Amino acid sequence: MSGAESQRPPGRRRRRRLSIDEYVEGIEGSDRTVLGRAITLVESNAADDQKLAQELLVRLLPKTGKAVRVGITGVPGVGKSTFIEAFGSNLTAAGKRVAVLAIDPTSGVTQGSILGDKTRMAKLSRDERAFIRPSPSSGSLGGVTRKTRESMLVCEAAGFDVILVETVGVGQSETVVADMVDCFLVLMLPNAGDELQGIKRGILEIADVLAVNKADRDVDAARLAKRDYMYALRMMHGSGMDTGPWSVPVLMISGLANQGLDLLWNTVLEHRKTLDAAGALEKKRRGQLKRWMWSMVEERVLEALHAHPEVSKLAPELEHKVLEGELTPTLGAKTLLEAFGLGADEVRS
Ligand SMILES: Nc1nc2c(ncn2[C@@H]2O[C@H](COP(=O)(O)OP(=O)(O)OP(=O)(O)O)[C@@H](O)[C@H]2O)c(=O)[nH]1
Ligand SMILES: [Mg+2]
Repeated sequence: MSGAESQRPPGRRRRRRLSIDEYVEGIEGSDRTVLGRAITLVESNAADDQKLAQELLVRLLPKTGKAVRVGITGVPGVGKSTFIEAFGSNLTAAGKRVAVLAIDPTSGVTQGSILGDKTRMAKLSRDERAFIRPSPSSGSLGGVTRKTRESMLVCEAAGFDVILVETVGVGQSETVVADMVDCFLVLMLPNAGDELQGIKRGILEIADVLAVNKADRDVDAARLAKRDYMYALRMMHGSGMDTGPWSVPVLMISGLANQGLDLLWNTVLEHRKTLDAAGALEKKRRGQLKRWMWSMVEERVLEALHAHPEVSKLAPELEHKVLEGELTPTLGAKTLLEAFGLGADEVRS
């Protein structure tokens, strides 16, 4: 029994496994049921499912890469869900097909709250041209990331024109989302004074577009916030950071009142055009693929290190000795690495 099947509540009929050809055919024919099942397959942790999923992805790869990939982040309550509902509906009304994915490493605990609020996306979730998939419900950030990236590929093969990847920004999740999209959008609240201090350090560095949301409520506050963020960006760029051919704009929008969203979409396209003209889009995506591969290798190596029986046997005593000043950290590290099978030369100074 595969992991995907075993997660099904008892009493529900077990579905017949699809063959690779059936998956490919269904996805290329935009069959939503098959698309959903393909993503379930990609999300499964069972070894046989993963093997099948990788075979499927290899088949789909030539059909991927054509969508506009947009990441969206912002603090809880900034209006992400409301924004996606309006922004996504505008796009589908213009004939585009839109997939919404999410990364929420806490969703195992909170039951996928990030997209659990389908009521805020009532229109989009009933939209024929839209596909909304909540965050995978378990696993390390690395695991969740792989699942979302691979789901993105499946959606692209199914012909979606725009992929929106949402994250509330727990831990490293916004860095991870920024590194899987073409354009990273950060939603801000109008009360910038407090907000500038509350936002995570580094968020301005990974943003491609900033948008002050809820501008319908208080235009003056939004204008003030816009000015503050533009100033903060200028300071950052003035400090010599390499910003490439694109300079990050600050827009004022309202997801609720559907204001400024057309301009925002045009800005996303403009960003794309600017990167493309400089050859930077291709470079960005290639860099992402390379980092993605290595991050999986590194995560696995770290897991293996911590799971190594000899390492875990020695670790508590070595930690104790280091903490008590009986052993230097370097000698402790050397012993652990040797236990893991790495020779003494591997401890670099
Ligand atoms: N005035 C105004 N209110 C908004 C706007 N967008 C969202 N809201 C309100 O702000 C609240 C939070 O909106 P959500 O869309 O749920 O915010 P979120 O970022 O998805 O929140 P989390 O899912 O908790 O991270 C709701 O009460 C919305 O109605 C807006 O553009 N203007
Ligand atoms: Mg939300």
